[in-house]
Amino acid sequence: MKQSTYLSPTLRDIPSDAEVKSHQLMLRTGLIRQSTSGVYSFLPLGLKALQKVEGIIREEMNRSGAQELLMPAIQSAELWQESGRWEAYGPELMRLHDRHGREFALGPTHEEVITTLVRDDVRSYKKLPMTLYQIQNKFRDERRPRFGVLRSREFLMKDAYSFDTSFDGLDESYQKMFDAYSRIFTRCELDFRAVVADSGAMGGKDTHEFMVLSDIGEDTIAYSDESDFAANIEIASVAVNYKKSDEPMKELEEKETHNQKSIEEVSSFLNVDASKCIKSLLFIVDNDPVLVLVRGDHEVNDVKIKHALDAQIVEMATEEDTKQWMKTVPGYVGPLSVSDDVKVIADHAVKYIANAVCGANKDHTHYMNVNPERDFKVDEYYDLRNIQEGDPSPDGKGTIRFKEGIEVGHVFKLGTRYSEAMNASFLDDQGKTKPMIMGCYGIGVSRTLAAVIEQHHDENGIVWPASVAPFDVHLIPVNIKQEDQRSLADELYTDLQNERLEVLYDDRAERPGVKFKDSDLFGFPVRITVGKKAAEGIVELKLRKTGEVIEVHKDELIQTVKQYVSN
Ligand code: 9G3
Repeated sequence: MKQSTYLSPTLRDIPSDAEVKSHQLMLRTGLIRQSTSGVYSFLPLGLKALQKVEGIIREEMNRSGAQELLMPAIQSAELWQESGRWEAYGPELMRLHDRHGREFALGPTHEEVITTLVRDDVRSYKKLPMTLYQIQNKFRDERRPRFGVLRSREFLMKDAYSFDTSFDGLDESYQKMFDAYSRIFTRCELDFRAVVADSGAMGGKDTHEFMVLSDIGEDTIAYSDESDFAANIEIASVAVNYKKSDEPMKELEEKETHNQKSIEEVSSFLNVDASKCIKSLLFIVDNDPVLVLVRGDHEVNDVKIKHALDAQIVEMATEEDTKQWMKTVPGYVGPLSVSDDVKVIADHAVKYIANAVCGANKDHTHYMNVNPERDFKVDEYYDLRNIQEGDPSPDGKGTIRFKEGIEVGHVFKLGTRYSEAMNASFLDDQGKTKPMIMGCYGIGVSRTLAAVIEQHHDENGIVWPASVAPFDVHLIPVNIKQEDQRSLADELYTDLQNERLEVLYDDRAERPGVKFKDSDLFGFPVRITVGKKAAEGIVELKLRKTGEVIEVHKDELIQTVKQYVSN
């Protein structure tokens, strides 16, 4: 490809609205351009890299025995009403009307479409197991699109769906996808972890997220420093091995704590450590008030509340709700003399506190020397807090550390959630009708590309792994007007392309410094500079990753280049 006419508009300065490196670099190299908030065009250079990621995914999906198909982005409202999800999703689901006023959604995912497609055309157990996948744009109206294509409103996803006759079969399909994902992210040269995750609204039990380790990741991974335990902190369980404090119980005391609301304020005002305070937060869980207690130095985890109470919706109570149910405002709420209408649940750690401080359910007032069971009742103790760094690993091996991660993949065991809702059943070998057992498996393809750039760049630009580089070689004559250089460059351009190598030929009449800066920014694995020794047939080969420079005669060039690029 000749660079003089190639649509790869580079930017010298960092765009002010780009906060993370991958977003900055994808704009500066002309890989993407924003069309509107959270919506991007992939320019030729960006699309070539995106298609390399797609190619790796396609190879590994096909190798795992999955079949590729392509489903529509336009999905009828009826489909989503059949699965019961039309009402469940709010503003994030992009909806539209056709000319007849009928309602549709732009597909954020395809469980409904694939389940009805398989339902209508697969009847016998003999056709199962079957895994189908597509690579297609998804639409999700993110409230706050950010970080370029890392969180956009239209994005490229590979979504796969498996159909089995049994849960054992699902376990096998799931493992095949899990292994394919590990191969995909390894081939993309990503430093990733598969972490136990929360299945969220998808239901089902087993689910793993594939996380690319990165400081700008929006998810936090809790992992053990001595075992392969790793879990999204949303659901990482906390080992219950607290010890009851042995100090004798003291007399309950009421304390005036004017305008002392937060744990920090109260614990310093009363000179009591946060771990001796009880944080009491009112939640509205499926429309009922629930008072949740955790130790003052711990954080409430609302995903865990949801699982503990098997609830659909868990929300922090508003100030009005709190006043209504607790007779005071947040900050002075506590578990003593709580209305019978309010359920009280507590994290396990609360049980082991002696002589604690907590709100008195009275404005500007707290209690001291509060003791669980003596002074207040807890309906049930659960694991309700976020795991913390330094906690013992739940598997008993090592200590918990935190790392941020970018979620690039998510695999779920769905079971019969959709096959029952939409009657996707098969006739088993006894002629009995049974619901298919499903799994679903997603990879954010455009997000994976951005994650590759997050992990593979330096101060001069992108440093592409050979497997996903948009071009293998950047061919640069130092002075295109110098006949020796131009003719050798033309000759090498032909030779390299005859060997199926992808070459960007910088045929611009630009100053060398400009060309080399752009070349470092683009970051292809190999740069070939045709300069002073062109007449002798000698060129300079530079490796972007190491900066290593070697002189090569044109006769050895092809086999030398092939060592450094993906075939
Ligand atoms: C929606 C909207 C957003 C959504 C969903 C539905 C996430 C939704 C979960 C999944 C599960 C898996 C197949 C590929 C892998 C992920 N965001 N999810 O269902 F209507 Cl607006 O998409 N689907």
